[in-house]
Amino acid sequence: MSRIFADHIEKAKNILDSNWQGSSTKPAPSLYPHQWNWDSAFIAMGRAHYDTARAIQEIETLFKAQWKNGMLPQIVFNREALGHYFPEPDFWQTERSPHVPENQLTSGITMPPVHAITVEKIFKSSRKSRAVLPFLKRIYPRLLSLHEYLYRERDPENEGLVYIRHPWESGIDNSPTWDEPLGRMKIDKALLPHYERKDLEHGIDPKTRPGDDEYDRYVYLVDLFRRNNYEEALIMRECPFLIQDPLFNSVLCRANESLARIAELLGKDPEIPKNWAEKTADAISKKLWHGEHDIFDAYDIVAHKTIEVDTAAGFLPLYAGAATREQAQRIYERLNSSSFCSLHQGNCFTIPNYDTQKQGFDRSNYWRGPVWININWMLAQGLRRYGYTLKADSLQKDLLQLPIRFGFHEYFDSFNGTGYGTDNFSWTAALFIDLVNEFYASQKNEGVGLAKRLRAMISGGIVLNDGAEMPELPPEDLSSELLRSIKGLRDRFYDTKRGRVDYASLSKSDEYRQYRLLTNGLQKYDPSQLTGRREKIAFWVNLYNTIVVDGIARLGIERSVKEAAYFFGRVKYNIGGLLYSPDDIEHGILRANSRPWFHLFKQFGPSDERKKWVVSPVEPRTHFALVCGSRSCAPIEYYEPQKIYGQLDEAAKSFVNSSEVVILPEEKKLLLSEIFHWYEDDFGGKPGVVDFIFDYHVDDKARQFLKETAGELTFEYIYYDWNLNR
Ligand code: 9WN
Repeated sequence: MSRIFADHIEKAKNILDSNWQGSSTKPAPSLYPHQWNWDSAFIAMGRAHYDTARAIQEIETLFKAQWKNGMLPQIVFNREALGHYFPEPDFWQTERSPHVPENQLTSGITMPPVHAITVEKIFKSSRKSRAVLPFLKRIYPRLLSLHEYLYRERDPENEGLVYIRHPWESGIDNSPTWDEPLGRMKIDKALLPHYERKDLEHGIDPKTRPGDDEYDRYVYLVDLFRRNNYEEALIMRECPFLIQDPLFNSVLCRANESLARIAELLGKDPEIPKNWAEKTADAISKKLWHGEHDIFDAYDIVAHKTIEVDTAAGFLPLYAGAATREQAQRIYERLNSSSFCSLHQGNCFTIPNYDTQKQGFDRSNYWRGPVWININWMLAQGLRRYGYTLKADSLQKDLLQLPIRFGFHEYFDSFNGTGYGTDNFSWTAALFIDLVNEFYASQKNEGVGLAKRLRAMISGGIVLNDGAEMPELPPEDLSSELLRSIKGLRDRFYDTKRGRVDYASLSKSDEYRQYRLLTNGLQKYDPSQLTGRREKIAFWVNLYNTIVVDGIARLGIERSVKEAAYFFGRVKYNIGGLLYSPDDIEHGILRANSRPWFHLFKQFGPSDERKKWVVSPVEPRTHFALVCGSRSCAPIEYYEPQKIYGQLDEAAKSFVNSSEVVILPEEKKLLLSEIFHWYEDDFGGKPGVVDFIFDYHVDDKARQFLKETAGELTFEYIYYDWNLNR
């Protein structure tokens, strides 16, 4: 594991330890001194990776305070810490309800039910999962009763969509979505119970917190609940704020999937949670979809209308698998645009909570614009679920760099990353631990042993174009036909948006058969026909990219090119009687016969005939054009000889402005893709790397920083993701 990640995991664990209160973790040192509902679920996701016992304790402590009707309260108060938060038990007066649990102090509302997802994670992450089964047995009925409560009490029309009745229940308290319903509430200050906010006593800039008008309304609603003794039927009749929220319902839907799997693990019937999941997914997709905005919006039950305010909550049906393919594609276009933050935009971090181009967008105010780690953590999984791998990877890398660069804050500026709200925020720490662990776990077990690799190295490899059937065309037309065919494959089977190749359909297609026939023609091809530097670069880059795809398809590689021993040296094309592997093309030809990373010798020996085709001087931009079948490498493009310099510029610019290049000004450090490590010499050493990044960076501030500190910078390298771009 990279040192910077290991160090920050230690920091994150220390934060969780210092926020530990004996049987649960508070969200932050002073601002939130009690146990919070969904915070604990996220906190336990992180702890699940290294301390199963505490992860379990966190969840069990919370569920001890579950109400008798199944409701899981938003806050479980810590008696020792009373007096520093508002509202506390004296204000909630939940003892008016017959449903409150004995010996527990809680609030009278709930929050998004993430917990079944956490419980499943605790089980899966534990090294001794059998030992977790008794916990699963104890917690399953409680999870079930929480979901039952939601469907029974909060879904009066039996639609599969549950309502929230307080902005705090949404977890995204002052989201612009609530402005309209809250704005309708006319508050008579004289009738409002007296209260004092405590949240502004912690040295946090009030501009980054909800306003007093919002607090008045929060208080009005609490007063309404307690007047009605927390009886749902009565509250429902009177409450001006009843909303079907896409975030809450997506979390519930996704949690039902986990609950069904937990049932199966315990040998119980998963039917009930499965049906809930289906019903809710269907209702989200039909009722909450806003076809003109390409996003899901909340529905206001009181006003009988959709609230046409588009926040990141509207993307979360991806997390639940509730969006149709078409809806997902439209959502993707929306979130991957400058409205939120597009790939390679360079001046933004992941997905802010609100559309940056809307009038009320506020980059530093709580849920009205900043980036929140938990929302993006769910979103990254949602994007991955629908195959938007590149975007999901970029979100994950941004999520990792925000705490490293700006601290473990509560929320972050969506443009410059500044941390806002409280520091040492527990879920930021916990989800950081989860992200790093999940990343490294996805990399495990892919490599093959050394012996197998050595055998593969001396075995001579697999020639992919050794067929006897030759294409019927004059030899001088072969390279252009081949390029045309490569372009055809790219247009049909490479999904550049998702950064994926549809290997299964490609292998069976006529286009691929035709391409393979053309590659047979390469046996008689004479590369001296390639004239001019552009033509040569385009030919070899395109050929490299297709031999990789061809090799993956032919060897039936499932997950990572690392499954096949010595893949880049083993698959080969016969070109004019000589054999060329991707390594030969890359290190021998395009890198002007250089030494590959970790090898002792140059790619071609002194008398190797293939040296004739070397492209010199090295064009470093080709590193961003060579596709290696992995998620960390270049998106597949087709390079045209006439346009290749412009295309290489684009490729370099995309890469330099993506999360493969992270500038840490505070530490005078560059966190870079391994590409800049392995091929440092091609860029002219470390100073050349800095110059290169300077040339292609779109952010003036970053350029200025690079200019001023070039000589003092240190380098560290981010992991390289070898998973297939499938
Ligand atoms: C009210 C604890 C909680 C989070 C919420 C976040 C904030 C509370 C507050 O802090 O809300 O529940 O006092 O502002 O909005 O998501 O669970 O971290």
